[in-house]
Amino acid sequence: MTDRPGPTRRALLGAMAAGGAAAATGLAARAEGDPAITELQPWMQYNGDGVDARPYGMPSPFEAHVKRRNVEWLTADPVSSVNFTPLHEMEGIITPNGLCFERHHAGVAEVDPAEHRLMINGLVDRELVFTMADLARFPRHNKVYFLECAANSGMEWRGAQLNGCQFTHGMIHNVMYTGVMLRDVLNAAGVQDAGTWILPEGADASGMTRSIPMEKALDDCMIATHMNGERLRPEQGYPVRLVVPGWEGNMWVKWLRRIEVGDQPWHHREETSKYTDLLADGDARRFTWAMDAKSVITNPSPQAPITHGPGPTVLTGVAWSGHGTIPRVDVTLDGGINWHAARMDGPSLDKSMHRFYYEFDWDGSPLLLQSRAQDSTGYVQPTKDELRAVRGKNSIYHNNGIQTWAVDARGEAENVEIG
Ligand SMILES: Nc1nc2c(c(=O)[nH]1)N[C@H]1C(S)=C(S)[C@@H](COP(=O)(O)O)O[C@H]1N2
Ligand SMILES: [Mo]
Repeated sequence: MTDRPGPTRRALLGAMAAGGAAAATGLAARAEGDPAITELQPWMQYNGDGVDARPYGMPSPFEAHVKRRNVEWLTADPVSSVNFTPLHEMEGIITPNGLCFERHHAGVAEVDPAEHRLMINGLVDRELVFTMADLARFPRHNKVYFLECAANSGMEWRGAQLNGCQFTHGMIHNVMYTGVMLRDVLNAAGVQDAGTWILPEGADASGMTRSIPMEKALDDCMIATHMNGERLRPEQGYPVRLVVPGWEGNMWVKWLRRIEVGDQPWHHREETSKYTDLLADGDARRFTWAMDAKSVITNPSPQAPITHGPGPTVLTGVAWSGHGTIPRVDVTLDGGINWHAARMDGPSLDKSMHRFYYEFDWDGSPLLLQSRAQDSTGYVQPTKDELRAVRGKNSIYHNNGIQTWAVDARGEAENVEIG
């Protein structure tokens, strides 16, 4: 204890007295004699774990509430299901690997990389089979991208439903991928002139496949082996997944084992049935691959009420677009009567999540919070009613409408819809 650096008790008491000015602004309201200041806490009195006690570190046990959650009634079986990223517990723009939402059609494939191959076949000059070590001999690239399931916010099409941004908007994650460019791998195989589509296939029991146009494949798609500096997690497709920047998550095939080159789209289960947007007139809206600009206020929100009462309050949230960056987010506290430009903070990267803040002095009266993102193409996030006017109420996919939280005088927040 004696060699422990830190402020003396006298200095702390002095700092508390100086805190009187801050208390007047509502920023600090601790009474004198707070035992957290005046008493020795247990952890100050003995040595902690040595360096090797935690060879792969985990968050503090006090953060146990920060976790992926599912909605049990949503799907019949956890093997073909989804859970949600706890957006209200996060800061910055990067999703920690252990918190990335999961969407599996046949559970998590536990792939042994030594027994895993990536094959390129179809309309190519040379059919190729790569080991994981072979893949690492292509030039590697690092890019931060969001992945959003097309069904994110799908439960909200007909009206406010789930009480928390984790559930309304948590089918998204944003990580830095390391991998090789898909075009480098395709060029090694030699795509024939007739090769205008690719069909990536996963090694999980669902054998997931999706058709992707060659133009996108040769543009910015990656074959990723790492996320946030470590190998992909099994849940995210270890040892290799396809990265399809800005496009719906379903195309980002995990546990990637084969890419077939063809001259037309394959019409598979997912894309002809589930991953099509039904329009009001019953027509289907197909080939809607890019995710349009969207945002959500993560704090305050139903799972993250205001607990400090009136006074200085920090509102924050995230925004993203599959068409570029987010130069601007506006927020309203009164359901759209007055809009204020939020403060963008942190890296602004193409097809990546952006962080925004709005600091305000809450007077303790009820609030109607909304955020509205504008992307680098000038596109502005629509209201849910504007979306419904175009697409009707039968859609599930691609709901990028403006979210509203009603905050009451106690600071509790609820998912609502207004006009
Ligand atoms: N092989 C395979 N790839 C897959 C899936 C799958 O079930 N199997 N699910 C897809 C869907 S619908 C989505 S939204 C994303 C989810 O990626 P995540 O689990 O990393 O969040 O993976 C896609 N890739
Ligand atoms: Mo998805």
